Amino acid sequence: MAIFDQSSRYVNLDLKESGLVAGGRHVLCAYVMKPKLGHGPLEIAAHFAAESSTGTNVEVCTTDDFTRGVDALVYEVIPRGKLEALVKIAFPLELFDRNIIDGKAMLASFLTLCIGNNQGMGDLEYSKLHDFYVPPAYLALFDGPAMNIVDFWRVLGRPEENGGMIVGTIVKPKLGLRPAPFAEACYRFWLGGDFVKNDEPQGNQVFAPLKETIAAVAEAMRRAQDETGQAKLFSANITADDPAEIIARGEYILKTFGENASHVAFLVDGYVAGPTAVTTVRRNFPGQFLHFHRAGHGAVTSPQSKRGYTAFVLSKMSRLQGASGIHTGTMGFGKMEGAPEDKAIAYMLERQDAHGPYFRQQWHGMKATTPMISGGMNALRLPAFFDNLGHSNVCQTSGGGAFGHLDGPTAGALSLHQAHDAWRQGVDLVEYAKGHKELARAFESFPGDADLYHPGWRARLNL
Ligand code: CAP
Ligand code: MG
Repeated sequence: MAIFDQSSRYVNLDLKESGLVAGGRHVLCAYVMKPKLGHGPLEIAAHFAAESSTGTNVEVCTTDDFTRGVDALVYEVIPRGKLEALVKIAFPLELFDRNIIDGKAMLASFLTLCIGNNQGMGDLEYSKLHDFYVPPAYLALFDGPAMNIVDFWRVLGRPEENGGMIVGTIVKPKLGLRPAPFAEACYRFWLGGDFVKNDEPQGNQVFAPLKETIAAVAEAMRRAQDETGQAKLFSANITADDPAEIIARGEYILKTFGENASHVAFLVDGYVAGPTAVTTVRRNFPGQFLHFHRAGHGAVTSPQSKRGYTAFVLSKMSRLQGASGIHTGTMGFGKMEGAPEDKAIAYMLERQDAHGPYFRQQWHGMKATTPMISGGMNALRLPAFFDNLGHSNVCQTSGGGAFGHLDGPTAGALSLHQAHDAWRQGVDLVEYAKGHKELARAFESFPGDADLYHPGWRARLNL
């Protein structure tokens, strides 16, 4: 079907990005798109901008001059190969919905406009959002994080700057533990480590009712703290469809942890439950670390997926929403899809001034979101991971890497601490393992990884 060419209204290639940034009145979005056969990139980009802002597929008689003043405008179209184009669009701030309760911005509106109906257009093969820029006036309308890794360091009694890796785990098996064995698994890890999190589907299953499980975990934390003399952290999954359920879970958990309430983070499955769930947690529990788990995100963020948005975009959005920490993947050093270049995701979360693939973003004092590093990690993979990232100020969770250690989760946790210490001291991991038995046993526990990352380890450890 021939489409109505709207390029005279929705395209202005004379607009300069530097001018749009300096003006501060537009959100800028960079998409990679492929028109269907028979359609040109400019015509499609114009239709895309129209459908994402003030237009539709035909001219409507109700449009007036004000309307035309808030059109989204295509300002760059750069061919990528024969079939794709990089398209940059400027969205006037006026387009974005604001709360009636406090005038603040909502991420749902950003998503609805910038990655909404435009995902289903019939004249497009696909389009994917790769980066976006938020001007200061719009940035200031987002909640941003209330807490982050600094609050964990404070609870743990570490320096509040460069306090290093939080040694964490995910209770495994993913499902199927009853309350007592679940709490026991937490306790055993805490004897060596800092942080335990619910796996993302764990909640209020009939075989492990939340109230009973949480009471047992709170008790396990007290015991572990008494025995080690160290503070411990727990990230409790309070994801639910209904905000009232999220709040009920959160309140019950804080009450049950009592004097240790400040040692509790709240985990929310922020991709599947969406911005409403994230904001419910951010606004109702500003005194807790908000742990954004992203299960399901691969459906749209995977490089295999030509639609949706990238993991970089997901992460950047999470900082706006106020995630204290979000999973950033393991950057090619764990089991999930990822690459060393994904460290740019971590930098966008942590820094005040960072470069994305297409835009430079300044955060104007908004707190950092902490990278949560997870997925197939263990002590042996940490040094290469930190070398690539350039620092170790992350919250790291090893599920299999702790519960799969031959000597159990306490030894697994200690091996993770030791690997971190070795890296910080600049000591080769095999060398460090000679004086640290839990680390040495990690080599025997994960021999495939040992061969891959530390060839020659057997001979050097006399095994
Ligand atoms: C890891 C994990 C995490 C993934 C999520 C899992 O377990 O608990 O949910 O890391 O991926 O269920 O697979 P293991 P990402 O430590 O046993 O691998 O962090 O990339 O969002
Ligand atoms: Mg998990």
